[in-house]
Amino acid sequence: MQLKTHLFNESRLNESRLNKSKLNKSRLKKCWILMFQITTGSIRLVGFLSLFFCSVAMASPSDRWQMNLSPGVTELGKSIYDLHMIIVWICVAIGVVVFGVMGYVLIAHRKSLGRTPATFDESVKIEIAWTIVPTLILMLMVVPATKTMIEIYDTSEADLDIMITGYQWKWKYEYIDNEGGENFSFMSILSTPQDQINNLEPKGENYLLEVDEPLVIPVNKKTRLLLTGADVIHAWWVPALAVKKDAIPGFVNEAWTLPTEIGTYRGQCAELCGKDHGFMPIVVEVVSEEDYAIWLADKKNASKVDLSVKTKDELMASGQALYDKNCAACHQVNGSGIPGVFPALIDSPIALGDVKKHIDIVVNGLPGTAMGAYGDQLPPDVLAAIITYERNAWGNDVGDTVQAADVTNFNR
Ligand code: HEC
Ligand SMILES: [Cu+2]
Repeated sequence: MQLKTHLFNESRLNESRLNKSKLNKSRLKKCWILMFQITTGSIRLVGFLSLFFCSVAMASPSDRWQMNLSPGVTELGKSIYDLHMIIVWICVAIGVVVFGVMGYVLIAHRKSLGRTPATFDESVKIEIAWTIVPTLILMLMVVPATKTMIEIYDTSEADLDIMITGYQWKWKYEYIDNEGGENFSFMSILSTPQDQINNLEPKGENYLLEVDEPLVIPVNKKTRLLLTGADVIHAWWVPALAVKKDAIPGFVNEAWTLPTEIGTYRGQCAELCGKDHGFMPIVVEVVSEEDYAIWLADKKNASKVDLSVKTKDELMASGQALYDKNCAACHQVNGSGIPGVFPALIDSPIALGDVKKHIDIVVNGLPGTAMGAYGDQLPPDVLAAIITYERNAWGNDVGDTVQAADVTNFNR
């Protein structure tokens, strides 16, 4: 009888031990599953975010699935990339240590093993350690970061200077102090056909990333960029050239690039700047030194203003294309404007009235409104054609012509 009870007790005890260890096992399993889920969850989140930022970034089709920054085609871009990688690996190491310690503590010191909580708090040693260690890590990070920052800001000893002005919604490139001493400038405007934008035509390969006149710079030369805005804040961003800089009215920001590979590099305005913010891309052609010299000579020649007197038909013919390119974003191709925002030029008292007032508005703009001062942006022969067109298109029938000389004289 005694033996029997003993046996019974023994078996009850065994059973409860068995249950307890089963319980522990299932708890441990749950714990592992949770950790696994947290880890995969974070990896997925990071993956999703990188994909998101990659698709936002200017990935060419071949590297659309690329997860990391691209070093681009400049030494500076490579320095920025290297800095990024150093910091990423420091973060990875910190992550491994912190989550490793946490995981170890959660599992090895769990209550079910009978661990009792420590009763102390405010360990001075630990407080000191976790103040000093991160400080040391930060100090370690400062060294490469400062080196790269100094490199980014060093615009000295440039071979050439280009002034970049952001306008709603186009870029002006002004070559200053170039060899031969003559400054010249041109506007760079989106060249994607309107029909592609309106889904009436299949979209081209460089949809919304193409312009009529790209910025052209020589390879292996340091180009200093001076950036400003004419109306609102824009930002000039070409990832491959490692430049992203705000173009702010009233300020001149500096940046530089030294591309080491010939090619075409594309970018966009990176500061929300109004209705057509997504329609002012940037295209940079990096060419050999010889090609650059040829281009420069051509460009200087072409930017000479043609002051010869033109017939009305000539002015109307060139005026239409120039108007569509420079003015239609606001006043619309058919001159109807957008009621309440951009005035119609059909039957406009100014387009039909005194020609001097018309020239004045176009040359000097209307300060405080979206109507810019085109005297700074377009040469007199172009303005003459546009103004003539506005006075005689869409049923406007003033009948007069405006010559380049009228605009030049007006400027004075
Ligand atoms: C960014 C938008 C924008 C662009 C581009 C633009 N304009 Fe304007 N324009 C305006 C606005 C806004 C006004 C009205 C200003 C006001 O009176 O408040 C205006 C007014 C005018 C007027 C006076 C019309 C009237 O009846 O009051 C003329 C003429 C004119 N623009 C010509 C041009 C020409 C020529 C071009 C191209 C070289 C051009 N505009 C490009 C926004 C623009
Ligand atoms: Cu912009």
